[in-house]
Amino acid sequence: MACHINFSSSAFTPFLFTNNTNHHPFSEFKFNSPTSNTSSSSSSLSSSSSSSSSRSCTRRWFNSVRRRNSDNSSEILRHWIEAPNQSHASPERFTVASYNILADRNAKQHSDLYLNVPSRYISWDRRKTLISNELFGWDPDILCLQEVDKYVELSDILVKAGYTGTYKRRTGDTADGCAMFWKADKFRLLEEEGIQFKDFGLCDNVAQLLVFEMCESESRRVIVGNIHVLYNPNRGEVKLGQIRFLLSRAGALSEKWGSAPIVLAGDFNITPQSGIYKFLSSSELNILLYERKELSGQKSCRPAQVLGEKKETVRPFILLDGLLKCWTDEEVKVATGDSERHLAAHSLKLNSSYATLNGSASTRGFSGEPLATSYHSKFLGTVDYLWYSEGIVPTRVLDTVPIDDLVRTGGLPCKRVGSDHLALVSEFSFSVTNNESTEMVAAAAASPRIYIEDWQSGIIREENN
Ligand code: KL2
Repeated sequence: MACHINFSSSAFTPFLFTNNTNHHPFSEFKFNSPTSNTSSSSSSLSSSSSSSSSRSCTRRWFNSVRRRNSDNSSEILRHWIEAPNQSHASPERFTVASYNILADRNAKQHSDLYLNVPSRYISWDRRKTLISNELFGWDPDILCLQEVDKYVELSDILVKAGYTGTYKRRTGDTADGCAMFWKADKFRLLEEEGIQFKDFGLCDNVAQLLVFEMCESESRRVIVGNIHVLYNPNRGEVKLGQIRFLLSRAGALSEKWGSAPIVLAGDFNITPQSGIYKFLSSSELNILLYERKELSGQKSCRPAQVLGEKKETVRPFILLDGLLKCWTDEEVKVATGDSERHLAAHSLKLNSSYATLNGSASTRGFSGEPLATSYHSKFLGTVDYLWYSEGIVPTRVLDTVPIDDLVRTGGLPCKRVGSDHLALVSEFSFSVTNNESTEMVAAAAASPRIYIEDWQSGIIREENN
């Protein structure tokens, strides 16, 4: 499955981050105090033009045993990318962030994923401060967090900053869960639904669905979902079952609240090349065209494989008959909802914010999605998304980090990023109908009110148009 990153392609022309004027027309968010020798490092990367020398550079940067220079990750720049045409966007806007913050317990339990990360970057106290500061810098109105195992500590920080929050812990022998926070002066909570997939035979994962109304305009409602899908790459049927269930509950809430638009944020544990991504974006999927264990695309994203250090293993051609045998009736039922039906379908029209708004060639893959939203010693790729339904449009997104800058860190968390994922942030506005659009144009045309002061009498009058 194509998750392969070719360093000789133009998509990976490295940026030199010493001169910010390179980055027009993007507005940008810049982390503090870049002090590194990045310009010389970048030069050595950019000087490699043939694929073989690119590969040797890649090897130099991705080496799990090499100790990193602590300044390697100083230059982590993120740019806001604006939608080019905003004529169908209402003035009411809101921002949503999705961030898998790496649970403290998971960081300790899966230490093999962070062997080349200095222990100070793994410390929860340090990561907590970094994560909070990252979030405050982007100032999202709604936060959708995954892998939260210190909810009270985060809540203490975020409530002081004006947010209200709610938490849904995973079931089973796990300590983390999903948390959502929203600005209390911007949104009123109308309804909340916590989903524990265990109740439906779909493992110990959880999701949240919240219905909001904007304080400034009560007619503007939005349903926001937050999910952390099962990690296990072999259980494609459970992943699809969880996502199908979330979509159907979100659709039901939307109907209940006057066809309110939907945002679905989270760590979906699927890649943009996967069958399940196709299910989300095209609303249906014939599961028999995929092997159950390949439905998420995760297995093609080991860093050495993605960076071209190892040849991809060529799988033998499997006849459809062979594929059919991969799915038991029970697995088909979990995946599609009916053991007799091989077509999984949903009724929402979903698009992904990042795929909608073109990013820089250094951050995006063929699908338009980020090249990577997560990086550690066993994974380099994209699993986090911000999906939206009809009724809203993304007006800007916070682009992810150029892939060679990310690779240069050697793995996350790093000096500037508090988790092994990057946060995704998108601003949305409500789509305006043609009627509303005409009214907005008319209002704008009528709006210039000109006042003239009589210099002799001092009387101010409004000039008639
Ligand atoms: O991929 V994740 O990381 O969304 O960032 O979600 C899970 C994985 C998270 C919660 O279960 O823990 C990580 N190998 C690598 N990562 C794992 C494994 C594993 N065997 N098990 C859990 N996680």
